[in-house]
Amino acid sequence: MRTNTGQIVHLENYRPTDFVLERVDLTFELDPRETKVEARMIFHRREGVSPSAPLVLDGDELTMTGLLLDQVAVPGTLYEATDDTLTIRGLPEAAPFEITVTTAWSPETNTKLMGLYRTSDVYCTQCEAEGFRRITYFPDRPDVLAVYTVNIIADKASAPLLLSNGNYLGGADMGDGRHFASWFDPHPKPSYLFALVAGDLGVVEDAFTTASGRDVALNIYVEHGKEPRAAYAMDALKRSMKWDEEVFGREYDLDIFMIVAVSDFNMGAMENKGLNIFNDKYVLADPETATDADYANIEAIIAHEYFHNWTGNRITCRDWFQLCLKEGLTVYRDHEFSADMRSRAVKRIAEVRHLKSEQFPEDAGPLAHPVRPTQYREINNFYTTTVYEKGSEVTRMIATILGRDLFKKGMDLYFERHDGQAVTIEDFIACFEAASGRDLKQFSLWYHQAGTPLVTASGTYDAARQTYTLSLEQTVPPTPGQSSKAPMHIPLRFGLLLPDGSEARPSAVSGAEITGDVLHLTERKQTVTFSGIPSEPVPSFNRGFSAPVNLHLTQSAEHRALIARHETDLFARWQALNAMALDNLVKAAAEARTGQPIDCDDALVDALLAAAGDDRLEPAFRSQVLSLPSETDIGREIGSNNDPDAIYAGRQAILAAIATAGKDTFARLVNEMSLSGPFRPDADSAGRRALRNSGLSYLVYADGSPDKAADAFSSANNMTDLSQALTLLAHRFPDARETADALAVFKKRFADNALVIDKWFAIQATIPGASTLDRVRALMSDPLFNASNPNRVRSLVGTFAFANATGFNRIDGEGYRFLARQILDIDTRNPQLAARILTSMRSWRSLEKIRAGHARSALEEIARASNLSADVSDIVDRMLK
Ligand code: 0A1
Ligand code: ZN
Repeated sequence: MRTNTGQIVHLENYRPTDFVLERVDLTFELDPRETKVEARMIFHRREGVSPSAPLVLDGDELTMTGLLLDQVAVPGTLYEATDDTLTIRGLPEAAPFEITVTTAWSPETNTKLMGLYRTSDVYCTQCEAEGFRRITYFPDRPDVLAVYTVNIIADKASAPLLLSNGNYLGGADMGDGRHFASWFDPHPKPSYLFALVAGDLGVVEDAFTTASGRDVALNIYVEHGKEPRAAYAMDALKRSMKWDEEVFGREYDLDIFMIVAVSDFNMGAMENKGLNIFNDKYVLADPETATDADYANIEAIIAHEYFHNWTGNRITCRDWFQLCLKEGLTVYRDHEFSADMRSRAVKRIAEVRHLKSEQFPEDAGPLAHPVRPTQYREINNFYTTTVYEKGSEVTRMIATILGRDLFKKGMDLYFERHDGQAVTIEDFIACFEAASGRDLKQFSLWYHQAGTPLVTASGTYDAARQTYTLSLEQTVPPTPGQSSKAPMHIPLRFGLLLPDGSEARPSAVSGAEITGDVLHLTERKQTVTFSGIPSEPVPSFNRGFSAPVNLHLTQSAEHRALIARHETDLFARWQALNAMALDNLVKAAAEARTGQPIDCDDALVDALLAAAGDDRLEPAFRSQVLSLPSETDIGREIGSNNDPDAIYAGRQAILAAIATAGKDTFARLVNEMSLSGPFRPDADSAGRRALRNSGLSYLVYADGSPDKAADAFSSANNMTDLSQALTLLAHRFPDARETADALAVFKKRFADNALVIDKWFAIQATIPGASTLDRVRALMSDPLFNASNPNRVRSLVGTFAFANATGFNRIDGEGYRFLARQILDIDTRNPQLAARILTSMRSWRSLEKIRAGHARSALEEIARASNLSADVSDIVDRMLK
């Protein structure tokens, strides 16, 4: 296996290849134990390259069975095959030549799920980032674009379906129990977008006609019997195709678009040209088995992969340092799509919650890296929330700074200039500079400087002059490898609210560029004066979360309540309430830690209940208001010396106070939000379910009895309500008979549906408290658990480590020791999965010293182990540095 090589790849060392790859013809003879691949590649030497330069191809765990140059065997003196390269010398000086490599290997024993592997008797591939080199020796890098023809030969009975990228050319029976199919993809592509699927699957078929009249067949392949559960994914696909035409002017470019759902997959999904491969979790849904959150995820991920066809496939990355070029931009596009399909404000709240709970901790810990990094040891470890989500936020800021029309002009130019190319972030930015005439040099620091900027603000009002003066200061904290930072261009959308809730209209502003409601903060310190302000205003900053920053602004609960009542930006209203709650939760954690009585501010309770009970606001928004900042959010706000038990205790006390004060409101919500008629997954219905379940959970808190939750469990007629009721029972009353009964009923009912059983694992893994570790250990021996399926491992082990602050961070360190053993075990099969779950410990340095000491020991235990993969070794070394 590819163990830790310790080699670091540097952006500054990027060089184009010496040889240009023109065409690739692949023939696969599929067999679970010994698959044979013949790769015929036409190359020519790039102009100016030395005639003696050898061709160096990448490989990983391959057995080569033949090597030909223009159909003649290459003598052993002219080539050298090592673990990870094949070097061939004596090649023609200028003329094109053909290299034929044959390899043989076993898909069945490929437990890393990279390259070609088996999942539920189906052959499938995953080639991003460097999986293609596990299929054949190849220039496996994103700037090598070629046209592929693929021939697949397989047993006809067990693999009636043979798929690859592009358009179907034809196929035939071979008369020996085998058959073959040929595919041709006319669009030059890098190897990471190659895909092959073969097996026996059911299909859902539909069609789409593009704006210019191309008829596209749409096929979604799933396990037999699961076809009805792919209907929502198909609907989401058609909506995505239409939206991309209408909003970004992008049409699909092949005769067929295929999606295959598989049950063993390391990530969410993959955008292979014309043949997307999905984790089945993000395809399959019906009311009985999928929650509203599942439906929303399916919609977003189907869109994300489809949008990659232009942002990623037609225009790809020059090298893996540019990953955010396709990922940040495509996440931005899928966020905009979901905002158009659902409520924009509610979608934005969910995005910001996710960004703050996942990306902000990454940016504040030992794994912090720039959106466009300059070095890596293992590229698989850079599919991070910084590259994806912060990358999306950076794209959003370009749109905010330029405004809608110029952003669109820049995107159009990007598509026009770079179609068919492998490019860089600099190329991307240059399009917006050219389209707008605006210099984005300082703005580009967002790609290069890691760390979440901190903006501190304070205001003074001069009644005599009717001026309001804001003092703003920005600091970007030091991060690994970057000790000092330059000031950034931070676009802050803002409003100045007057005491009656209306917005002040300044007659003049000095000290900053202001465009519309955007204040451009560009200096380390900036003083901005607004004139013509009739009375002291309340500033509302970062409307819509226009910049991914931490904002420190001391504001009274009354001022926050004013924003919550009157802001015209709905997101800003939620933000004000959330900040008010966070202030209180931080205080409550401190009180819990020192054994003082925990005080819940009346202003908070009043503001939350007013918003929750306000019928003019959409239910989904009201539900977001009632969902308090998480334990992770509170820990992040406290920053250091964290005690997760105190944070938990403080939060519980605040929840209880709100529950008691709001009993009537919550009872009314539970009644009013109930839905009749058949289940519908649309955003409005989902919002009503969300608000009803928020109300129910507070009622259960106030009651102190499991009865209401047990009733809700028995009467639920969809997975959203059922899983919420089970969560309430398990988390509030882990030892009650009602909980044991409900867990048993749930398990029995869904035992044959692994994706639902994942919810059963996750609900139990997140039961607060020290004893959950024993429960998790016991669940690992449950027959429904499977240590080699990534979804099962993530649901149980991953959820425990990522989402159970009190259970995982036990004061005796057992949680960390448990995780260390799990990581070492998982690493022997699937290094990528092991490394990802290990990142759950990324904030260990912000714990109080007893826990931090245990965490360090566990990390050191991992670091000491022999035969660590490059993936885990990279993460653990950075965490200990
Ligand atoms: N490009 C995919 C994500 C992805 C990345 C790596 C994978 O295997 C290591 C698989 C999928 C996306 O952004 O959807
Ligand atoms: Zn992506």
